[in-house]
Amino acid sequence: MKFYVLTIFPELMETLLRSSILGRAEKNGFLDFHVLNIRDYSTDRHKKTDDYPYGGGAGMVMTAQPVYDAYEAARKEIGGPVRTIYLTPAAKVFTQKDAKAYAKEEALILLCGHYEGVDQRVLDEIVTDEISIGDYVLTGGEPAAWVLIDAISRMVPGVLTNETSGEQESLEGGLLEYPQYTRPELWRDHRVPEILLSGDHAKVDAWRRDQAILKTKAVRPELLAEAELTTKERARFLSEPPSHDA
Ligand code: 6GU
Repeated sequence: MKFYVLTIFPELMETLLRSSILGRAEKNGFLDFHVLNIRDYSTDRHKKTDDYPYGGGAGMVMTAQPVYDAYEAARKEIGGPVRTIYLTPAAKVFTQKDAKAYAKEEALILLCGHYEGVDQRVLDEIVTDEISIGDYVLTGGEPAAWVLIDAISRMVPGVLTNETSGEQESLEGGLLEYPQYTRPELWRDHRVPEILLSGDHAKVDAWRRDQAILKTKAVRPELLAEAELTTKERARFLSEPPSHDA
């Protein structure tokens, strides 16, 4: 899968993308990163990429020209049609479902905004998807682009060495992950839950499933409405405690 990142901080993005699992996956041919420096495409004699907002107000706005020319360079390399994602806090929030869906694309273009925004006319021209990574504000789109690329990449076949670890994990089936333990069996008075040492795989699976549901109920109860629970599980974990009034 090919990622084209349009940014004014190319060195930062290169470093992030070429580290760790993503870097290995690119070396092994499963991913292909192209970082385009928006400044390189500016036709301004000072290579400017921003200007004052029409109508006044604080901050600067990224100009249309260098963004569009960087986009055109990426699009020409890709050849066919390509989804172009603009990272902005003013958008729908990215989820694991989105990560899986994007992982089926052959290529993606990601536009990292800066300053107070990007001239709306170039956004209208090139952007197919607008994505936020959560309800808080970042100084620029780069951290958000990295988050998206990381989450999407690990769903691309071949990127994770242990193929199953992309499926059996947090948020699969709409539940948070159960707790994990490793050696030693006893650490500072704390024992590993006995059931995990039993060798009874059915019991271990059932315990982990319960733990996942309890954890989700405790910290993200709103996820349970959408989670894949059996009728029995719904009765065990979701029934309201008996009411004392009425
Ligand atoms: Cl995608 N960009 C910025 N600048 N801030 C954000 C964001 C994106 N998602 C959440 N906050």
